[in-house]
Amino acid sequence: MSSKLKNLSDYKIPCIPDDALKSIKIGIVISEWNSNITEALAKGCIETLTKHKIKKENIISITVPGSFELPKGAKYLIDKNVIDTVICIGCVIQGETRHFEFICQAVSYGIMKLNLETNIPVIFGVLTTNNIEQARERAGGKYGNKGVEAAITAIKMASLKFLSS
Ligand code: DLZ
Repeated sequence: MSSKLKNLSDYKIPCIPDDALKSIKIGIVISEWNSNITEALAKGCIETLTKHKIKKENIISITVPGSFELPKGAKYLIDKNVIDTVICIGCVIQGETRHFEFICQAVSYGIMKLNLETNIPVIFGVLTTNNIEQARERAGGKYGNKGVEAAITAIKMASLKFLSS
């Protein structure tokens, strides 16, 4: 996660052959809620994937209404049996009611459950912020772009199968 202590530009890509990188298929599930933020995250994510040799035609994007629906969207892509990793992109912002805690808990639990119960890594690219300003700062603002970090995490997880033990 981006923060004052860790800059998103600090990352290393695993050393795997170009052919392997070019064969990786990545699904992206994007929440429509707070779409100005999630679109910026998705843009950073896709740009980072292609910058690191993931082919455009190997990236499948779908949208879901809100972050609560991200695990279901991820499962839908997993069940197609054509992708190596799924990235979930969302933005949950604290409001006056308790929706924030229920949605955050449901989406993080749902994503972890998919990670443990399927063979496909599912990446948590969800901002959970106190306000819109904190979200902007992490969607291409002063703390970088969480979508970039999600893309790098996806490449690392998808690359595991190519690394020799
Ligand atoms: C309902 C709701 C609210 C209040 N806030 C957010 C939010 O900040 N971020 C987000 O991604 N989704 C929000 N939602 C929508 C829920 O995720 C979900 O789509 C609806 O409850 C329908 O299941």
